[in-house]
Amino acid sequence: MACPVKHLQLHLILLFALWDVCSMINSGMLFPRESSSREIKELNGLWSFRADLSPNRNLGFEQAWYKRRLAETGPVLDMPVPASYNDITQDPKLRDFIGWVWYDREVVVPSRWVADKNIRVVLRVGSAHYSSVVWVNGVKVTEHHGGHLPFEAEIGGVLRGDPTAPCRITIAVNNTLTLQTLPPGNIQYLNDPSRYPKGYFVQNTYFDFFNYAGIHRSVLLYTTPQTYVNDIAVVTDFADGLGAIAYDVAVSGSSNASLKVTLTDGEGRCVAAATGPKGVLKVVDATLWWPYLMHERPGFLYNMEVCLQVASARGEVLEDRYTLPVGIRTVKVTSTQFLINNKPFYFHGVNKHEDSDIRGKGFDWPLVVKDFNLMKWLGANSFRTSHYPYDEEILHMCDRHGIVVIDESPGVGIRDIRSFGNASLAHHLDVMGELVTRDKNHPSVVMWSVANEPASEMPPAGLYFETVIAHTKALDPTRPVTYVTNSNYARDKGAPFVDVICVNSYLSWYHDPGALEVISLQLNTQFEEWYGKYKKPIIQSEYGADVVPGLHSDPPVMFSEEYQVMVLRSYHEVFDQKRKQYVIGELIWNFADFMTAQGVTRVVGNKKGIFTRQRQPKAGAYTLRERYWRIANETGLLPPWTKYPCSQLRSP
Ligand code: GCB
Repeated sequence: MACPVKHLQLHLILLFALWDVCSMINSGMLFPRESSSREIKELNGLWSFRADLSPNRNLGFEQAWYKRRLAETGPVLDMPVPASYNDITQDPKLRDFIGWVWYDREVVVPSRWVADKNIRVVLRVGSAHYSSVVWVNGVKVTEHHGGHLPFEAEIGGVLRGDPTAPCRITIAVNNTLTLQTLPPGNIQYLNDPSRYPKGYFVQNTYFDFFNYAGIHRSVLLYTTPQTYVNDIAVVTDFADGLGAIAYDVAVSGSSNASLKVTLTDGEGRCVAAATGPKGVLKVVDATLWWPYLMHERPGFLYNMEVCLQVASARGEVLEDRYTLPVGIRTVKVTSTQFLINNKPFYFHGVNKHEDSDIRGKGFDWPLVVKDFNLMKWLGANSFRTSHYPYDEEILHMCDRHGIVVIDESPGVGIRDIRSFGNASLAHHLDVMGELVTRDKNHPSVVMWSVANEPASEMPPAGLYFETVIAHTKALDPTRPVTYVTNSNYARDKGAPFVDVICVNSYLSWYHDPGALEVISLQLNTQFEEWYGKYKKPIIQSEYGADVVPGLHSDPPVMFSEEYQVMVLRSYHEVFDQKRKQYVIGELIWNFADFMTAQGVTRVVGNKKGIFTRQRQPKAGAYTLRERYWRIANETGLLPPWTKYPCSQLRSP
């Protein structure tokens, strides 16, 4: 018999030889964490704010608003960070604003951070939608394009330039979308003077959520030493009770640093150690990371502490320490199954949005924790980050609670032929790079989704998605890659390149509205056609129906609570047959109602939530809850206290 240790090591070493992570990553995006060598200062709270309402939206740049306090260049509003600015005031012009908005605030930086030249001071913005330019004391420190991923700049040099000056941070954010941004959009000028005022324009988008804008996630200052751990990548495996964590650490600032890596378990006991920038930690009797409801102890994490030491010019030993939570688990896909730790995993979950009253897409801890409690109440074991990457804090919650994630890029609404050109492709590849760089170490993330409902039947879509998917696999050969399609199975150009077919359909809603009786036949056909052609496992990645909460009708009619329940039940009957074969998951559209642009099919937003926007259950939530717990009881290994007595569940 082959020795499991050698076998594992070989496997991981081969994988890492293929995947030289740190050479592919220019700059790491390690989540900021405090340690004995790193400090954090949060800059959330009230910032000064002004929208540039000038006709070309460029006055702020022409008048260099970044050179002085914003309040000195004109009137300002109080604006909370993080939050979308759109729903904060009573002004419809701000709700629907397109163009540059300006934020600024002054920060007291500990004098030690400025005086000690061994300290790097980094300014980090968790995300700002869409394009941002950042200045410190009037000096431009960075710019970034893309609304859902973090960006940062080292600002120690600027601060040391004038240590007596206060640290004024100015951030200009522009929510204008073009055919080359992700998501794409375009500005249309309406020039008929008999119908529109002079200079009138609208922004057309091809996605179904409100284009909320502003600084959506935390802004932080954090420190590291000048020689520091820039990035860490881990890949895990196990065999016969032995866990293995192959790691790769990228160091910046010196080529002479020494590294020690220590792995501790939940009780703080050291279970493995290694030295050097690359290596394999072997864990005897490893506790694996399991999804919620699949195991008695879901979401188990080890702590991997990287300790870097380097000698300074004066001979002192300088240190950097960073601790990464690590879950040991594997992910594999066969032609009919999705395997986590070699066991079949069935996605019974939801699609979400970052969306709530007043805050829009602004990060909000009470909302995040409430949503996790609701997902667990529902018996959901997974969600897709439709239709963009979510705050990394949410992924940490998923890691700890064992909620499985399909991590989606902001490639939503790629529907115009001009969005398949070289500039769009180059940007898409960059965004996948940023996404994988940020999220590669999360055990909860089991698959990348590169896009949602692109025009995948258009001729250029084949080469475009072949390139994006190949690039994503090169960045991370350990996870399957998909995109989410609603095109016809025979004309879909990207399906040959995905590992899992994710298909959206709204039977008896957008097609055959009101005709519940067609669902069973049409859904069967849908599955048989996709599987017949591609022989790949399938996730029903969206299905659902709008409900105006409190609207009742029997027999059911569209928009009533009863109709949503009937749509769900009709889909579920087919899922129950097909999940014995090749259907590996079902994700309801949507977890909660969410805001959209105004339009004749949207009554103050999309109402397909099984919860309202205020997170109260509709009848469909109970239907789903009964089902998800039943599936979990059939397939998982649950501790007795989680075995939900289905008889107690209320049915509508
Ligand atoms: C879809 C989209 C999603 C929409 C949903 C709907 O296919 O992926 O963004 O919100 O349909 O409700 O129309």
